[in-house]
Amino acid sequence: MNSKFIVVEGLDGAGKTSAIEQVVASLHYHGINNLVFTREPGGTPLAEALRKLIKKAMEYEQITDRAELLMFYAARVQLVESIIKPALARGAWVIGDRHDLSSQAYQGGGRGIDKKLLKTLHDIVLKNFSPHLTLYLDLPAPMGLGRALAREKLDRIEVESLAFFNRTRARYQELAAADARIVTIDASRPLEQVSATIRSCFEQWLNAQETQQ
Ligand code: T5A
Repeated sequence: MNSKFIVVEGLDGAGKTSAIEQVVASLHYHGINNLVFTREPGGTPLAEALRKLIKKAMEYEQITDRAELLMFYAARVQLVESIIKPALARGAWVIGDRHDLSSQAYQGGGRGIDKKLLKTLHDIVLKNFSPHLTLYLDLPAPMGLGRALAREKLDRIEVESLAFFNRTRARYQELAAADARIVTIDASRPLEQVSATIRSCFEQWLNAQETQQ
């Protein structure tokens, strides 16, 4: 099977780490072992430096919404060009913890950045590059934030208002409903149930890919 770019998406604390474990288990089961893992923002020295800047509140300066958006895109294009595309070209499968859909949902929905600006930026920076499959873990914002809070100190984005995360979730849902390459998983259920659903959805998708080739 040709290499693919698989992305896991969702609000903070949605359970992406466990979802990625399920995806990896399925891939291994199908004999696909040449895997590259990415996270966004991050994954290259420049992108990891941007990640630190994005996540940490600055003492004397407020990061503007557009500056934040451009930092995400700078990190993304660096990762896509230097890690993701070369990996796919040499036959590796790439498993991404977040990708462009996060910007569409957080900066577009949460921050309210104009859809036209987001589309222009996307088209200029990424052109027609996109994941083959995105698993979107859907859950109510308070639930995700509760899980994130139980685990660690909240970062600059995680301390945003509930209204911000509700808008982000609504944009995720809107985009997922409009794109057949995004599969929505109900991530509000107990972990074992969520994991079993991810496993069966992903297996189904993998089998379909196998028969197509
Ligand atoms: N961002 C990112 C943007 O605004 N725009 C962008 O373009 C991009 C790329 C990234 C931040 O930047 C924002 C989004 C984020 O705010 P991050 O550290 O990568 O920062 O944050 P997250 O991606 O949210 O990482 P988290 O680790 O917080 O979320 P996960 O990976 O979804 O959560 P996970 O898997 O670690 O699970 C959290 C906890 O919940 C438990 C787990 O065991 C864990 O303890 N859990 C469950 N508990 C009960 N039931 C279930 N079903 C459970 N599933 C998981």
